[in-house]
Amino acid sequence: MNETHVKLSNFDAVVVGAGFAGMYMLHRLREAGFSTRVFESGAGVGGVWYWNRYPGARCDVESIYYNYMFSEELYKGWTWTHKYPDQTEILNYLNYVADTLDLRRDIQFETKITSAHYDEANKQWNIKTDKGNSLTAKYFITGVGCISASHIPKFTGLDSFKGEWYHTAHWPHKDVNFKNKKVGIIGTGSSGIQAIPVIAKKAAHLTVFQRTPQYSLPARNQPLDPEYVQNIKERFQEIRKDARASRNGYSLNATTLSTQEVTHEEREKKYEELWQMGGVGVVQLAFNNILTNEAANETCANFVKKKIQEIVKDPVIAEKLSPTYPIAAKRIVLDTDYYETYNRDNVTLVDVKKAPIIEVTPKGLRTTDEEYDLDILIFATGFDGMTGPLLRMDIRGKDGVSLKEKWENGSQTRTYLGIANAGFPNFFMITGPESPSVLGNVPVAIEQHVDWIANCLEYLKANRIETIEASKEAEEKWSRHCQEVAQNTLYVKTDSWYTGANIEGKPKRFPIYAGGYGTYREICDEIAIKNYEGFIFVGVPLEQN
Ligand code: NA7
Repeated sequence: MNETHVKLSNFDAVVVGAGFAGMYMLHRLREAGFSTRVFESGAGVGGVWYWNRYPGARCDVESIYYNYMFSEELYKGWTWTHKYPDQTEILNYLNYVADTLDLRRDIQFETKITSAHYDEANKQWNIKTDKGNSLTAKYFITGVGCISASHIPKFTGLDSFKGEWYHTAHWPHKDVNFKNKKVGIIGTGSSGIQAIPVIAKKAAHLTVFQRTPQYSLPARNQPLDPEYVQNIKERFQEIRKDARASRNGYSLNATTLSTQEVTHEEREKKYEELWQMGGVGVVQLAFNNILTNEAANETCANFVKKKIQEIVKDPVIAEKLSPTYPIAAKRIVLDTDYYETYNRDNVTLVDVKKAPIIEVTPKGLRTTDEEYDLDILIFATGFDGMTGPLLRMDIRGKDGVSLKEKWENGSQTRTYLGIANAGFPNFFMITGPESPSVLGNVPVAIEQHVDWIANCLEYLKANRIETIEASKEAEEKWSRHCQEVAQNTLYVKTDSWYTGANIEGKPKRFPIYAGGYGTYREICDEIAIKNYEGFIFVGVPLEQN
């Protein structure tokens, strides 16, 4: 054993991450009487909302749904100010939760878990941190998020750059001064699209390096009317019930109408109404076959492309901004004045699919066409999604086999329900790969996972079961089912971080359950009712009984 690793203690559970997932997991475990320690790399709670402080950072789910819903009191004790909450407000909310539940005393901040190895002889996890802590736990639980492992493409020359550079997901905890600066931003996903309009208003010049255009819908964000908020609070029980049963974790009325059942004019009218309303309605509320039928999808995509052409004055730029893949096959983006920003004189759009970036230079960025002078370079280049945050830790199960080896570096990612792994006893993932997680309102998915895991641990305790592990058969069946469900969607036909296509060398696979939150919840509940069907138990030895 490394001499510098000081033995800290033994816990019933060690949890990684103090975002939405880790915080609620800690609360549930404490309530159930399990000794628990949470490790968090940030200096405060919040997870992705602690780190993603870039200008314009905002949630794409309405604030009234983007909450914990396990406690009516907690829900009613917080009042959101805007329809779509910004990063500061969400971080304040999570600090309110940490205060109310007195969570911080069991969280060790500024500490990363580096390894977790299962010790078969002692049926425990041996865990190490980057701060030299060495500890053991019966249960190892990850709440590391699905899009938390940030990604910077391997451009040569970054070290030589004389200006400032930042990744949106590791934004400094101070204001970055854009005044009189030439700014470049690489990436037009959600982070880029939110940051671009804000930075354009402050910088001398903004150059946007776009590889793939995104479909973005107007958020039409606005302050919330206090009377409306009061009414929502009074309807808490109903809102929670609907959110939990829904496909995406919001309490929205899903339509049963398909695009084929209406005329072209009726379709356009519906899209227009929802466009004016703002939010994800155009793709999620108009018709029920946008994500499963290519012709239906095209009607929606064409509507949005027409809007881009109407908003952006220069037709050449409008064309460059118009996507060619199915709409919503990548997570849809909500914006405030994104397309309008390209009408500004101080904004340039560079197509780096046509003229790829070759290198970062001391003065800026060079594409195959030209060199761009920059004072500040921003990477809005996204994340190694789903598997990335887990594979950055050295997690090893039985026989010393690592998660990386088991998943063959992503080509064979397979789990049972996105919660458990064959070969990894007493290891639980909150919203792991092959859970529905990112295909909706993530806090609702997190809460369901945490409740399921906590209930499972209570069951194990009550029944004197020492270890639980997914069976290989159950895992293979679930994984196959995930792939089958995904084949009926357009997600698998488009390159995105969902499929891992954004990471050089990462095998392409869609490791997400696309059957909807409500259906997934029913499946998980059914498995629990059947005494955790698909799991293998090892009981407490007789001599300890
Ligand atoms: P995304 O959505 O993965 O966007 C990353 C962007 O960076 C995207 O436009 C990429 O283009 C671009 N990118 C990545 N690598 C390169 C290289 N090498 N050259 C040029 N451009 C590149 O990440 P976000 O942070 O915006 O959003 C992630 C999620 O957070 C989002 O879905 C919401 O759920 C919240 P590409 O499309 O790969 O061609």
